[in-house]
Amino acid sequence: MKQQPRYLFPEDYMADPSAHVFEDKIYIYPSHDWESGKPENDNGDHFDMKDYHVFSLDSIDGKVTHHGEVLRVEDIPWAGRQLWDSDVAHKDGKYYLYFSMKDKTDIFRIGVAVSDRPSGPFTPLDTPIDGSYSIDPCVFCDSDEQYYMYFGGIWGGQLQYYRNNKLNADVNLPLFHDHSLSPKVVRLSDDMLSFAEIPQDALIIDEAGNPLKQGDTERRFFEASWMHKYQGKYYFSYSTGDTHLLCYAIGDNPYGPFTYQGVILTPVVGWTTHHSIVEFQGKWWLFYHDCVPSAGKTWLRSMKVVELEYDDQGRIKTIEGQQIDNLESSTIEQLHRKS
Ligand code: FUB
Repeated sequence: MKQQPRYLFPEDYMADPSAHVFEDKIYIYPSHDWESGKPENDNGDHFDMKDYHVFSLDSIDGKVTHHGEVLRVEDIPWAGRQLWDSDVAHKDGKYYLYFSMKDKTDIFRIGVAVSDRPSGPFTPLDTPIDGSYSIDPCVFCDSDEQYYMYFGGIWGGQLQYYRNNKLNADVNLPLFHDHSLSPKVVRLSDDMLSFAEIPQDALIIDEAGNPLKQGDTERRFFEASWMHKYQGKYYFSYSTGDTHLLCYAIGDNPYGPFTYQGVILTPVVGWTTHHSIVEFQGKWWLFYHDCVPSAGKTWLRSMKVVELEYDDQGRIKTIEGQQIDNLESSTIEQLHRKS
């Protein structure tokens, strides 16, 4: 029977869950939301996170182990503010935490912190990755042991201020009929601490081979890159941001282009939608978040997991985001844990 969505950690607010199988367990690396009191705006100032925590699971419906705080803003030498989405990769016995954070000039960069264990704690490098910018790093290890980072996000994620990997205060979002901004893809160096090449566009195209347009808000990229491989194909998934969909596109190699396929998850309660996809114990799982437990406060998100299924053509079956109206009032009451 298909597993129902499950809230993973009702004790606190965790978002943007990046899940991986390490040492036969699922490890989850979320952002840690809290009530900072910062006013809500289009730059996302209300997402003022200051630390990361790690969680693990032996089985999908088993006990969730909380490994505690593993990295704090004040421990990062180049820190400005806002620890946004992160991801972790494993190579040669080391675990690398890649994270988005604003530097001291309020520009988002991507940093690395290293640990000997998947549960952390993680020790940050003194500087962000050279040539990195914007937000939402996702690191994917291909079958040939090459590691690729996907990143980028518009609006608060600042991707609209870059062209050809250069910050340019005179540019902004493309116009309605222009090509939309692409997420970026870059191969990592052998030591996992830098980019091995210049980041490239991970182009998303329609079925006719045309790049998606900026005005195509139900399909174009906004933020929250994720990559997984299924039956030899590269599945790039992402959030459409202001239209609140999780979508996916398929390619033949890690760089793309990726042809748009459809919706993975319809809108959830809350403004953001963000996810990861992982295979574990013979099934596929979608980790994501919503704001049902905080009664819709968009800066206080709770992480969840639900089974993800493919049809026999390899298409992902769309999952309905749970709407607050569909919940029993007793369930909502139970979930109002902090108020
Ligand atoms: O958690 C802060 C930001 O919200 C993430 O980096 C975005 O993807 C969105 O989920």
